[in-house]
Amino acid sequence: MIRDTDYNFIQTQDEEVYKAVMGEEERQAKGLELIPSENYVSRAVREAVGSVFTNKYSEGYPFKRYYGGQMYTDVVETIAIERAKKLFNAKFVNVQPLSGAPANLAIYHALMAPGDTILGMDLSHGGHLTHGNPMTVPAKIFNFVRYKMKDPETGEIDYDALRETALREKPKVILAGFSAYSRELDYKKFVEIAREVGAVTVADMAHIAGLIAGGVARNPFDDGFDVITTTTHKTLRGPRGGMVLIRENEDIAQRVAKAVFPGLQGGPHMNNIAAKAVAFGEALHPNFKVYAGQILKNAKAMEEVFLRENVRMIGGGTSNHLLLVDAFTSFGTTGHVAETILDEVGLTLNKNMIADDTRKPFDPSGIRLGTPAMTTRNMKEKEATEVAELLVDTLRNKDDAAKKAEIHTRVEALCLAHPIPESFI
Ligand code: DSN
Repeated sequence: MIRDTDYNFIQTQDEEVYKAVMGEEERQAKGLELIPSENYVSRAVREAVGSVFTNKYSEGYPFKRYYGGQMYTDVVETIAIERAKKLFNAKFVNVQPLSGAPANLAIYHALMAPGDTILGMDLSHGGHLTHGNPMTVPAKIFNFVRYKMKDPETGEIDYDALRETALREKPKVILAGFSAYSRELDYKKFVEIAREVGAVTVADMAHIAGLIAGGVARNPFDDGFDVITTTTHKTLRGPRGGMVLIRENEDIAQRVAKAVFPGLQGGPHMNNIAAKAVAFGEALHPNFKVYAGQILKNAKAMEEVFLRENVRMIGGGTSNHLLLVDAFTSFGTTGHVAETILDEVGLTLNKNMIADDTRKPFDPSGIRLGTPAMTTRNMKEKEATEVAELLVDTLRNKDDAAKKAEIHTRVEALCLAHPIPESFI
């Protein structure tokens, strides 16, 4: 609910920005967010983001800064670090990366020299842009070699091919992780292969950090991974930001610290670090485990509808919070068109490449959706089922304006019945 005082100063001072903020407030309240990398944060997290910490420069690390006046920045950064250590069972944590891409760049910079080789998941098989897409800066500096799924129908990674590639390429780093993959990875296999070739193991857990923190997905550290990189704003439900966690190796931790600052960044964004501390406090609360479990149940409820309706899912279904649907095969529409039509009825998701997609990234064959945000709105399996049915109905009736108007009304009713909560504890 928007309170009278929430945007008073923007309203008085800047009508144009005020209108955009109010528009976004309404869009988020009345529409359903299905982008699997998005979520709704608590008021407490938003207060920290908007706090006076935004005014402060704090180059360096707690109790070793290059500027004065750090008595309170040291407090919040230390709280964020200690809470993250507890959440993920890490010995060292760096909470300063500005987001996921800078966190990944920091770890590449910390663990490799220019030209060194790293194995990462192919983008169309679920990997992330920063895992070696040729357009990115890291790909111009380091030698990224891809691995893929063995079979897009089951989602299983081709671990034999991964091992052969590792033996041949002798990578410095083996990177596990994804932004559009709906199954659990076999971390033990990654670690075995990495140990055979002397590589460091890094898991980019941005998408599933909240599932790990909530105890419903495996923690790669439990299987011996050396490093985890993550964002803090997806399933973890914190402010926009990044983080690097190191299981136990102090030398890696020191190299990461230098890579983040002064290697890549200047002053950390202390307001976001304060908000990370608040969000990690929320994730340590018992309610968060319930939330994380419900994310999975809701994704399974959607999977059930898609299976029943013969909708093709990459990986054959889901074991986490997301589903990747082949819109082209299932509904005869491209990902871009499906995204646009669904937006019109208040269902927001994103177009996405599917395995070995023959279409282009701006108009690929797939759509990607997930349940973290709807679960924050206290939607359960019943609502997830209804949303999946509405999605199928929309795409099967894409030229029927009356039908789409009726679906839009139902989506709005669902959203109004499940307002975005202000607090989770
Ligand atoms: N943009 C994020 C996602 O949607 O997965 C990753 O950077």
